[in-house]
Parts: sequence; C-alpha cells; structure tokens
Amino acid sequence: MANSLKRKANGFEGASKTKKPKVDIPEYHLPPSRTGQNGEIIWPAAEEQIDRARTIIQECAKAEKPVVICPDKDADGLSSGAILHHTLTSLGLSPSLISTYFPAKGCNIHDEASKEALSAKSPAYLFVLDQGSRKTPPLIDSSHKCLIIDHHFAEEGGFPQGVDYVTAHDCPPVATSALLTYHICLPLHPDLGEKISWLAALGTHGDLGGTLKWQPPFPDMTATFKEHPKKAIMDAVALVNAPRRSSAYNVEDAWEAVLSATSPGSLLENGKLREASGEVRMETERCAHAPPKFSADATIAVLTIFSSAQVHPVIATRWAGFLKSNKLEVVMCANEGYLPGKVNFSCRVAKSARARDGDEKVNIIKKLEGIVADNVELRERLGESFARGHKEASGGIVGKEEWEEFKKLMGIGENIRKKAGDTPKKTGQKNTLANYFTKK
Ligand SMILES: [Mn+2]
Repeated sequence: MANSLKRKANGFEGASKTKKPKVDIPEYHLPPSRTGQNGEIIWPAAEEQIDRARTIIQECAKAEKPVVICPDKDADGLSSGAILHHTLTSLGLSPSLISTYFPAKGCNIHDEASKEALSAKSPAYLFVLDQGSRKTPPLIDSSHKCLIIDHHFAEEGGFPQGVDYVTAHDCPPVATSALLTYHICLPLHPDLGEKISWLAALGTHGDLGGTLKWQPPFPDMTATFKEHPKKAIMDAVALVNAPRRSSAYNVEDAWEAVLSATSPGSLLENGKLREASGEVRMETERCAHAPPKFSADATIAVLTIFSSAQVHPVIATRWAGFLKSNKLEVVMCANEGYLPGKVNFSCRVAKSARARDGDEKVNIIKKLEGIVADNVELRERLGESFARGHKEASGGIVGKEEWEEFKKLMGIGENIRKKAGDTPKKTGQKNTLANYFTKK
C-alpha cells in the first residue's frame, strides 16, 4: 500500500501514458576518467586529498575535543554525515563530543547566522559535507580544523580560507559525497563495512537516481544490494528527503533517523519521515499542474508555483521528463512562496536534450550565467545564490524583483508557439489565438 503510494508520488502520471525516448548509454559513466602519471585512474578524488582527509579524521577521533558535523540536508549529505559519525565513534570518539548543525530554511553554511551558530559550539574539528563551496573567510573565527568533503562544482580556489578539502568533482565519474566519504572511511576500521555500505548506496542513489549501474570505478556493492534490496533503498531515499522538503523543514528528524537506522528497512518504519512524506506528496500534486511558459528562443520552460514546501526541484524533475520539444534544453520551476520576498528556482535538463554530447551538451550553470552575461549590474544583484549546484541540476535563490528582470531577459511568455491541437479557450467571445497565449 505504502509502496504503491510512493510510486505514484515519484512518477508523473501524465508521463507514463506517453512513450519516452530511450537513452541507452548510462550517461553518468561517459566522461573520461582522470589518470595519473602512470596511467592509473584517479578516483574518486586526488590521492593526496584522500590521504589528508583520513589523517584529519583519525586525528579528530583521538583528540577528545568538540566536533561539529555539517552535512547537507538531502539523502546524500545525511548519509555522508552518518558515515563520518559512525567512523569517528568506531575509532573511539565519544558521541557526546559530536554535534551537528543544519542551517535554517533558506540559509546556507556560509551565512552569518551559520557562523554565529557554529561559533557558539566552539568546535575543534568542523566537517562540512556535500554543501557546495565558495571562496570565503574561515567559517568560524576561533582556532579549528575544517575538512570539506564535497562533489559540487567549485571555482578555482573556491573554498573557505584555511580549510582542507577533498572533492570528487574533478574526477569523473563524479562520486557522490556519501560515496566519497565511504571511500575515505572504509579502510579506517575493520567493523565499518556493515555500518556504512548501505549508507553509501542510500546517498548515491539519492543524488544519482535509481538507474545508476555500479560499474567500475564505482565499488562492487553486490553484497550490499543482496542484503538491502535496491527497492528498499530507493524508498528510503524518498523518505529521508521528505523532511527537508516539508514546510516545517525538520531536517533534524531525517538526520536522527538516518543516524540511528541500521538498514534502509528500518527507515521505512519511521513515523516522522512518513508524515513529512505525506505532506510533500500532497503539496507536489497540488503544484504539479502549473502550466509551462517558454523563453523567446524556446530553449527554456518555466513553471511558476507558490508553496512553503520545497517541491520545486521535484516538479522541475517531473516536467523535465515530460515536456517534449526539439529546442527545449532546460526546465525551471520557480517557487514564489518558499521564502518571503524571494524566488527559489530549480532547473533540470529536459529529457529530450539529455543525450546531447560535446559542445551541444546542456550545462545549466553556463546557460543561466549566459543569460545575464551582458548585464553585469543584474548579475550582481542576483547574488551568490544564483546558478549554483551541478551543471545538470542547478538553481538558485534570488530576489523577487531580480527574478522578474531575469524572466524578461529570457523572454518568458514571448514565444508564441503555434502548433496543431492548440486551440483557444472558449471562455470569452473576444478570445483570439494571440491573446490566449499572451494572457497572464
Ligand atoms: Mn550530493
């Protein structure tokens, strides 16, 4: 019962009725691997970064000092955090010395509010996982050691001052943060395998979806999937991601659940997760039917919704798999009701454009930046939270006014497409084809 409900929540009802173009190649494994001097594959990150991370984790476990873990709020971030937590405690660190910090709704780890909250905890060790990085001053002023584990795009030197980092971003196929943390931690203690393997799978499927094949250089997880069926892992991903999407934003519930779980199966029983999941499902259904509007060049579709829940990424993903047009590259869902005065938007590559390769390959971050490339003043006002994330799944948080200007630059609603089957609504006598398509 619960599973069939979940399938419905994850699938797009309209989409299942139409035939989808098949993408045969597991595209995640397409980019060539990085190789070292002797031709060896460098994966999941540069060796010296991995060694350094292991040293810091081992040092931290012995230090008997306060530790703060800051995992991102999704299945990948939380799994990565739980893997690190299990590793530190397996190495002898008392759990009472470890605390976690999650930025408030709409905030991030680089905000002043985060700095204050983190400073109050006076950590000797600070672990920042899966958060995406920027070139900033140190995250806190007091003396500490900070390790960043991540796989998001970062500009050259785009890390807080003085940190150590290990990033999977430059070593394709890009590992998730959970998988990278797993790779770092697994050799550190003989008992870790059972505790953290399924978490690596949970986080990895959380970011990369259910179709991922665990081909080399990804590790062989046959034994893990034998014990924990992929179906249970995918269902757990959906549940773990629910609290951060709910309007209450109870990320701590998801963290507690992931940290205390011994298997994906035990996550499926969690009442708090199921409740959040129900709310998000209803909210998604309510917002999923927003009509798309197209940019002047027809390469971008925008769906506008108003919700205090973080359903915009899910809706962007659904429509990206549903809309069909040769020109379409990016599907955007803009949520005007998530944060007061702001527009939170998520972008996904349209399914029909996903198979493109080489110069044709859609890079959302580049695409977004390209739209404002000639408008330095607007780009500045759009701020640091514009066009962040991954080239396949970017988005941002921008001011309402800036969003309207950005939409104008894209020419949203100016592309009046005339195609067979489109007929004007018969709501008034004076409706013409033209005013139907330009009507607000
Ligand atoms: Mn991630």
